[in-house]
Amino acid sequence: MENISAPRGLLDWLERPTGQFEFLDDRGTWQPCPLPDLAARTNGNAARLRALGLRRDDRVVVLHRSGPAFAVSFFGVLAAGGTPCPLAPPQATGYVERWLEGAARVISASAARLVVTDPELVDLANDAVRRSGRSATVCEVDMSASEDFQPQAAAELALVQFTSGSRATPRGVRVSWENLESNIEMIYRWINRPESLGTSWLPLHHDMGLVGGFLVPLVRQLRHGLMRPEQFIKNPLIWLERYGTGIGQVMVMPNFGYDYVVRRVSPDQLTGLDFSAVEVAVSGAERVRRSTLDAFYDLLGPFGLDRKSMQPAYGLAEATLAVTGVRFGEPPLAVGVPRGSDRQSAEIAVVTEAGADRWGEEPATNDLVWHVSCGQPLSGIDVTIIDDSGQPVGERIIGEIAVRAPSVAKGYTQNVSGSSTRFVADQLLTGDAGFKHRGELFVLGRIGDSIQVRGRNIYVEDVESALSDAFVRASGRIVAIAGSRDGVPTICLLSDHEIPVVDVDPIRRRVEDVTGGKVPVVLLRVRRSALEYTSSGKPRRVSMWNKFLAGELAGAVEIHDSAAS
Ligand code: 1ZZ
Repeated sequence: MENISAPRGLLDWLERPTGQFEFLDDRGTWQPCPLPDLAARTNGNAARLRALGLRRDDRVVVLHRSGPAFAVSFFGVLAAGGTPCPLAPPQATGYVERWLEGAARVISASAARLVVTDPELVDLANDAVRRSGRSATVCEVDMSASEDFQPQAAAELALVQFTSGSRATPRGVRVSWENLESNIEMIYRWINRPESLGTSWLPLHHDMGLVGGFLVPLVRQLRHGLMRPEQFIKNPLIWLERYGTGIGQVMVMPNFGYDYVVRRVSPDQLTGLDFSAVEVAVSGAERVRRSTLDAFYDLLGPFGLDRKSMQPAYGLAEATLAVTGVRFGEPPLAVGVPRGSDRQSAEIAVVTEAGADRWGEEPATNDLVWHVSCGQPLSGIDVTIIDDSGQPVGERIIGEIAVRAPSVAKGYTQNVSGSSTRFVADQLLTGDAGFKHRGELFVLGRIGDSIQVRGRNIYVEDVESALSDAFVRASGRIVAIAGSRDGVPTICLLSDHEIPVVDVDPIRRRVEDVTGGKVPVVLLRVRRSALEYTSSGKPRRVSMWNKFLAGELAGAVEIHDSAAS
């Protein structure tokens, strides 16, 4: 019998491929792809890459829409002795200029020798290479190649993971084989060694989609389906139906994905589906909101979803992927903290706490802020909360989240100045604020996106949480950004939809509840294109704040400015 706890090397599946992946094609049909077939094509492409001049340690930009070609190129590069650098494909026409700029930066920061891509992306890839000023060769993946190939001596790095954070410049995270293999193993154990992962629609160039939604199931040879983000956005029911028909034990997506399912799917569309096989629903990559977990459970609970399956998690590309997660089979803990008690360096008061299995109605009060736990460090990871001088602080004291782990990456590919995430000795200082309570981690947000008012940090995520249920239209968004305007800490809300005049005062009051009323609030109606997101869907707040200050936000119409009125 197979020893299920033995760690697997990244390339082992190529030698003994047994499982099956499925890919959703353009017509909406699931196409089975047995791993022996995927392995043969991967070997064929590895041989081709060597013939094209790939040498050990060369970096190769991997540019594909989700599908078997991504797997073939990613592992083809690894088997050929190179290091893959996944690059986000262009999303929609109209944003091609922006994509070309970003792609050129990635090609140059990765110092790539080759770019391997889909036939339909070759021209764009060539444009991006020209702009990068490098002499990288663009080549098409060959899905018919299937020669035998012996893996070559491995590159020093298993992956260069690009992450853009809230600023515009992408940073390449240097991920070693040990980093990747150890984090895959930790995640696999944390999700309790499922037989089948599920279906992922997450982008494959982002750490959560790449490691969680692709490498864990492939390296572990679990049955798994992949669909593209736009296919999920168009019809989230396709994703949901897989789980409802018993395929997959693990869901994984950010809070906004769970929100999206709740807004787009109605209970009558779920008739006949049964979600009792779902063991874990991971929520990570952004603030996990209690109201979202409740709404998701309200939708799927009557169809068999176990509330204990909701497992928030925290992580970042600089730590390969996962850092903490709520333990398997345990409900996440939510704590209610009085508004304004979250002062820097003072113990915050936890006035009420509840597990998801028994937390009941959210009290109708604006005096409490609810925080949902992101669980405990995965095995082998050490998480400390530190103060400004780098000293560890006690429970319930807010500070910066610091991580030590075999999965903490080897630094960035280029010198990055001003990054709020730093590698210092063997520690990763994440640039995220949080606190611990009962040994569990609560994540507040990026320190660099918050403002300080009278010794208190105000996190824009709190402002967004306070607004989104009541004032965001089904397809619209309100993004909160904050910073200093003329020396005064200010919050600016960017809305991509009409805000009726009657809503302006209630919105201002909600923000004042969060800030204590001491912070000027500006409300702007902007064009949707002015809302900037990273390719993994995170708001680029610093970049938008700089444009706000410079008066450069596209189509901005001022609705309200409490400093002016
Ligand atoms: P990235 C089987 N952030 O987002 C699948 N988590 O990386 C297992 N903020 O570098 C999957 N609350 O893009 C396990 N819970 O951004 C997945 O994002 C575990 O500001 C989650 O610094 C992995 C997320 C990976 C990711 C990192 C930044 C962080 C932080 C924010 C991540 C968060 C969260 C609030 C959370």
